[in-house]
Amino acid sequence: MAKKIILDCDPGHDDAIAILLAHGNPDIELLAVTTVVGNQTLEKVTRNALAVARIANITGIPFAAGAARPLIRQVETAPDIHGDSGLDGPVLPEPTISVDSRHAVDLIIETIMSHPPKTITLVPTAGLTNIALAARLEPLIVERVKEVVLMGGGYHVGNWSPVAEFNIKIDPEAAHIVFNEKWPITMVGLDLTHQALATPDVIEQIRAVGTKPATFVLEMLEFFGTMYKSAQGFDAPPVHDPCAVAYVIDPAVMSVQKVPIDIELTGTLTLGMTVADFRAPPPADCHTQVGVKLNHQYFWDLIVDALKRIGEVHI
Ligand SMILES: [Ca+2]
Repeated sequence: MAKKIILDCDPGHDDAIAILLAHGNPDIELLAVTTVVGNQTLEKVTRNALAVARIANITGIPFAAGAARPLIRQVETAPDIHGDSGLDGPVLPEPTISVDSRHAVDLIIETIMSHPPKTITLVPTAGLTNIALAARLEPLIVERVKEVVLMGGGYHVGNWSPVAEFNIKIDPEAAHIVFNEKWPITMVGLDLTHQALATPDVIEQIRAVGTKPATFVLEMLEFFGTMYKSAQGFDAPPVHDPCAVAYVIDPAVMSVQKVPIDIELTGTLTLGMTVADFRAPPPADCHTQVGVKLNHQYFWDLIVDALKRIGEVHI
């Protein structure tokens, strides 16, 4: 049976690829796409999500907009990585579907509560504002979801500070709420996603697909690669967000390790750090684990396969 997911995102180049992977993989049933401020403003990332829907011909599922700012902090976006639009590089088509009238948080709650227990996986690939609000507004979702598989954090490295990753750093209070609820969490953090590099051989495999959605991915990766080279010195860009979707498709795509994690809220140098305690074997009630080692070839095979299954789309 296909695994049901809600993708909560801020497209975002790697978010866009996560949407395509979720849509194109037969083992995933994408129930909804929700957006949250992050890589760019809520308005921009929501428009980008709708444009991606058109590029991949995704219809029949709701796209809903959520929080326009973090719980406490001021809005902080990432134009140095994602450009002014949040999805610079390719020319984006005008969306043909409209945003759902519901708030993303309401949609997340309604979707989880209307499905049988333990059947829906939440896949946040952005700041955790929507997920934290959903957990506070309807605490029953914490018991009801199957698990949370999120892209964010890191146990050794950061990218928005020496020790904090962007998705956690922009709304650390939301992350604190999410990590302290007792749902099973898989943290697909930078230690894992920095292995998901779009290397030249990967680019050639995507080019060989030869469709418009594949060309869209190439144009995104070209821009993303240039920005990652200038901003952080990467020769090939790390494509973070689809790693979380890939783990839901098949956990064999990466090795994981159980470890307690909490979020630093008061550190003057370490705000938003995902503090993982590796000092001892994890306690029996440990509900968090981290992605450790990615099977690079398998990961990119999943993405290329999804693009092949999406096939040609006439825009
Ligand atoms: Ca993202």
